[in-house]
Amino acid sequence: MSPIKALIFDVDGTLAETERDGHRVSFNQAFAEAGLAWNWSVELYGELLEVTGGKERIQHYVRTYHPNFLLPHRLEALASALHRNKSRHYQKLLQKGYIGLRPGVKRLLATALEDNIRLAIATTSSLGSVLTLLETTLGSESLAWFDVIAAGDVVPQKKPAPDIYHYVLDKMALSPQTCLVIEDSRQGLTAAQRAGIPTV
Ligand code: XBP
Ligand code: MG
Repeated sequence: MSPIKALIFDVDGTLAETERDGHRVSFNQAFAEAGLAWNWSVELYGELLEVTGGKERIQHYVRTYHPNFLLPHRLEALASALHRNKSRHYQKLLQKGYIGLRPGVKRLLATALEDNIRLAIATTSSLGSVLTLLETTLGSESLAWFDVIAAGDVVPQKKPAPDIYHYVLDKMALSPQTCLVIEDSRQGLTAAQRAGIPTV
């Protein structure tokens, strides 16, 4: 029997390549809809990914590239409004089937379940976006495959803080050494390692 009791998956870049042709495009749609002449190129978006979380990423972008755009206390509200629209665009794009899972992901999930290995998700993305990705790629029944789907603002600090991994461990009542995390980014790896979980 496997000594691993649970696999904990990151989402963006791990379950699916969602960033360049998914999230980035949706941020740009929300900006255009709001009448803002902001456009995140692939290159700029690559840099902006350093900041995890869509709302946090928008705030960082405005502070860095348009520091005089509006008073700092209005920034949080603007970022939230833009992000709400961005998420709507992103979920529509998923529903059109534009983004699939990375090769092998479905098989890995199915094999783990067959072997009685529990599954969880620990992501910086918003819950609605994660659920839509699962529904559009694996079907709504797949939501029940995961013991915990921990997303977005469920914890105060996003990755590279370990909070989201602590949250998952707590909910699953498992110790770090009995789990394995699958991540794609430096921030994600740092978060999982800070929580003491072995990480691929
Ligand atoms: C990826 C992120 C997210 C997405 C955008 O996190 O940092 O912010 O870029 O999603 P992970 P939202 O790889 O941990 O899943 O706009 O919903 O935040
Ligand atoms: Mg990722």
